[in-house]
Amino acid sequence: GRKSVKGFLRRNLFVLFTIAAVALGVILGFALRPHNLSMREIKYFSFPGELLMRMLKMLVLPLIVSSLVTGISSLDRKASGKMGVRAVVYYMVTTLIAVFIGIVIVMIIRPGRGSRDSPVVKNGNIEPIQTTDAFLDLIRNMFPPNLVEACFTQHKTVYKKIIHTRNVTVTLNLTNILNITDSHLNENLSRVLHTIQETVEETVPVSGSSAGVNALGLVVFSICFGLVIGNMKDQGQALKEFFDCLNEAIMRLVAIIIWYAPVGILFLIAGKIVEMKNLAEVGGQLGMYTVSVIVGLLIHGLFVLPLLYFVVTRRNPYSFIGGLLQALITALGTSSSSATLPITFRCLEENNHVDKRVTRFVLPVGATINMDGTALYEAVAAIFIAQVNDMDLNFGQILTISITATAASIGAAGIPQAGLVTMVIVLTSVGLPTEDITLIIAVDWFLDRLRTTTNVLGDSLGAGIVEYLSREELQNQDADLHNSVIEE
Ligand code: DAS
Repeated sequence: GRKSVKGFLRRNLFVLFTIAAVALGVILGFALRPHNLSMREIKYFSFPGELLMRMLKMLVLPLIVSSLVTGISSLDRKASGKMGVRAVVYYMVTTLIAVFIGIVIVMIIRPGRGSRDSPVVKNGNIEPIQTTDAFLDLIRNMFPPNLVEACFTQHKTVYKKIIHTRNVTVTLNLTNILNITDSHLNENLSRVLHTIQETVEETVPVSGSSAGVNALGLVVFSICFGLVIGNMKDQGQALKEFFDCLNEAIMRLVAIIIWYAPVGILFLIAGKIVEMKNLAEVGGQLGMYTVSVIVGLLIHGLFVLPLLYFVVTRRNPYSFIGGLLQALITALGTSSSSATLPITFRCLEENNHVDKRVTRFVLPVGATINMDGTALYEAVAAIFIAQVNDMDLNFGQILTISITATAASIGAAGIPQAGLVTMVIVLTSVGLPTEDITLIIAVDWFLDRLRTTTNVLGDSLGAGIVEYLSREELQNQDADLHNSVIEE
């Protein structure tokens, strides 16, 4: 009756706000498109969205450290060991299932078949691809700016940027990406370089795919630190309380930011829609590729993961997912699972009542290494590029793609378009031309949002599954705690 409706509304007020914000963002975006705003105007317009990203990003690093140190040090060695194994097994199993789904889908739909009538090459010469921010992300995620400038060698007709990073040599044939024609050669190039310099300066200190390494390093450090403090018994008590308090303080900040999230998401979505290339240019192949990724993500996110959750916990997965909507929509808006992490914590602890000792342990690790959406996407994109190059992949190469797509998803950081960057590893592993990344850049800003949402969904259901499998340890620990209090 009325009471339950009121209860539902109160509980889901944020979600309703945020869904309204997404809808409004889409409408606003399409309403503004005919005005052809300049890059600068778009930057100003989407500032409120950028503000949300920066607020969330500021919280991510202290949140990862404080939640891991608190989570690990509050678990006894046995419990944390078992919980860790369960989490890693879940991550590996779900990521490999995601890759398998991606490969099956892209082999069935075969989006890359037929002649190379992709939007990049039409009637012999190269059509202009506006240097979208995806390209700048690709560069800023990959290389320090001075290396980029050093490597830009300006030839009359062809730009080649030979850059060595992470032992992978990337040869980007920039005519495909920048398509700088002689007339406005310098103006374009200097603009691109200037923008790269600008964007790199403003990104978070741990920017780019190197963030994968940094974030992973931070997680490993925090786990070790938590284990050590956990073993220090009374000596470590003060530190334990410090990190516990720090974690609590950060979650209080999240509670404030969450009110602003719908506004930020509105402008993030609107800004992206204003700036995207007109969809008409997205050729048949690219359209079918986009459909392949979306179908794969939906199968994995809406069926496979919920089914796995149900099989293990015997609980209704969709009511669990209902409690996550705020986090899933934030992932859709920010296309960054790390930035969404504070809200993922809040949804799991407040709405789904998952034990904090579990969320603090599995969420930071999951957000960094468990990216089912990204793994699926890397496999689909690599095989799509093989199809576009009329290259038949043998079983060994498909296996290689499965392994490198999984590794690439582990290495990718939880920041926008990290998956596009680590794609280089997958393509190089089977000898595919890395410059063909340009074929999929045009739709990457959209697919990034969907795969990030799948990543967050996988992490969250994982927390629910690990909590269920660890319920004995958690109850024993509560009992011990209870008894020790009585003894005192
Ligand atoms: N955007 C990344 C994330 O935050 C995923 C990706 O780029 O593939 O999870």
